[in-house]
Amino acid sequence: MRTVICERLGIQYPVLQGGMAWVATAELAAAVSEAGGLGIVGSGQAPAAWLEKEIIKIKARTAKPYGVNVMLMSPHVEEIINVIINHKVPVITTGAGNPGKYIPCLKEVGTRVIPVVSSVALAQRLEKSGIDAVIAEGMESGGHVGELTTMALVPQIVDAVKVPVIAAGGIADGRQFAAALMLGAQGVQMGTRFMCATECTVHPNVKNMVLKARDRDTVVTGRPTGHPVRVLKNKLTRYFDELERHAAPAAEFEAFGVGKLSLAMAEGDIENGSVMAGQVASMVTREQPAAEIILELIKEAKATLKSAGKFAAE
Ligand code: TUI
Repeated sequence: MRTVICERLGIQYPVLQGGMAWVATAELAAAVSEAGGLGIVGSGQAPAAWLEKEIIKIKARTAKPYGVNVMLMSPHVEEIINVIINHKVPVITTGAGNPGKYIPCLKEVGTRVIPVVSSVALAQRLEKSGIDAVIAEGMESGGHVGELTTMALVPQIVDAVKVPVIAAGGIADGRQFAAALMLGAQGVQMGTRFMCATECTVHPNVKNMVLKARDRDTVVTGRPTGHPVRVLKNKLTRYFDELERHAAPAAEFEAFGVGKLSLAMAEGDIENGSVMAGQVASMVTREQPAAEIILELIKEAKATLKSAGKFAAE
């Protein structure tokens, strides 16, 4: 199960944990890294001082490589990048924008840069800026989404760039991991599955909502704002549906969305908050330690790949 991603990042398994804002804290990230994957702290829109504390916590818990996700729409992005540089964070992933201008100073301290993209064009543009790998994220994922599915996006990005591709969106078990490898990916990133890791500090109401979710329980809201997000259906999404039906101006969506992610993830208000989760939420059926999730994933993927050999026999 070793791929070029393992070599490049110094990890045992090519499994990254999504850097989910308000969800992926040092506790979860350290557990994933200790288990041989790459744990990633989600900085979201948090101030730089918060991130610095998380980095100190993770360094105290594991000597293995870890990452930080930078949400490029954050008002604190410049200070966040400075903290990352000061602490020589081993790996960063980026989301919701183009990290191009930050790459040279990050490379100078040895930080590996792995942007999340949802289109071929951005992957190609970023390859020229010297990224180390790219995460191709399909619209099955939770949170901010693009337009293409993982099945359509991953092979197109694999064909378009030379850097290793990591697949994300719609991956929660070993069959999906194996499928991603068949599409040409060198690794996977999972968010929703790790939300229900024992070490994940998200509010228990959120874990329960994910554990109870059925196949059609997520919806994409906020399309009129230009920043669509996939979330679990609740009172908040019904209100957004209403706004959309009445063709409310984008500003009204923006205004109503403020603070809704922390309301759900930290305070546990799963009716009025934004419960970002992927389409695979229904496949997450129990809380488990991060190490168990990773080992189960690898075991299932190996079994899937082994049994697939029969289709290639004469
Ligand atoms: O970033 C994510 N997922 C996220 S970020 C987030 S927090 C948030 N808060 C308020 C509004 C929106 C989000 C919750 N979930 N995934 C990575 C990702 N990035 N998927 C797609 C993209 C992306 C989209 C457009 C990357 C670049 C881009 O365009 C960049 C450009 O300038 O061309």
